[in-house]
Amino acid sequence: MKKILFIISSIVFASSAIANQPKEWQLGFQNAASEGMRDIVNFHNNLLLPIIIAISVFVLFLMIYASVRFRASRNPNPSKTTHNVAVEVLWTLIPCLILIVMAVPSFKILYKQDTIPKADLTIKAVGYQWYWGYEYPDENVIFESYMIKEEDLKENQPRLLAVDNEVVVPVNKVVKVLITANDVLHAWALPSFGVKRDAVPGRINETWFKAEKVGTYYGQCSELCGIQHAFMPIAVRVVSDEEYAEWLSDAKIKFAKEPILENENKKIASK
Ligand SMILES: [Cu+2]
Repeated sequence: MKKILFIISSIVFASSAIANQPKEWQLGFQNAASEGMRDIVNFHNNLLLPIIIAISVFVLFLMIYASVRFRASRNPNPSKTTHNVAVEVLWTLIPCLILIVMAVPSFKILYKQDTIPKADLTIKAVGYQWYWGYEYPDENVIFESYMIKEEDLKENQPRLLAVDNEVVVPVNKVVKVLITANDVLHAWALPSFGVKRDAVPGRINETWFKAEKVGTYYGQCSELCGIQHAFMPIAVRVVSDEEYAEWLSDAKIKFAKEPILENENKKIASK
């Protein structure tokens, strides 16, 4: 009973709860922290869900009506009708119209996700078996991000989601994410930002987000990639501009990579 009450209350109060990571007994999406995710949530809650509910209720009504009205005792001599042009046209046209009604706003959202505005900052996420590597190509910062094991978790660090090195980005800035992989398929996904892209070896996918709220956001590898697929979480910490500048200057020391000289580049290219 408690669980049912909890589920009902989480549906009713879903939008008021603050969540940037999965919650126990959660229904629905994590709270949106970017315009892209708000679009997705609105599309789902205001268009898809009403259509799905209406169709389910209608089909349920038809089934109950047919079972009661045409049961053997009430309807001993069933109709032998096999074709009805009007009904056949309707049950083809109406689903088509419903699909079109859903497709138009859905394409709009997809197009918006696909058009990357001028980026303030670019990061590159590389999937490895089984952790993520990150690069800030313009800043010469490169580091790896591993999940923290359960026994090493500190207070407030969520199990299976906390990582040793979080991606840090400034708030209200367009972040372009280049996504690739080094071994097998992975996928970089962050529900609160409405971002999910496959990480494909030998290919760079790109996406973007603009985080609107300061906080730490969690996602997970979303392409089955091997035995430790569940243990390569994604953590993005959104901070103010000043904090970002501070983090960046520290990161440049902590994660400094040797710059590749031009002739070394040529050497690598000629291999
Ligand atoms: Cu993976």
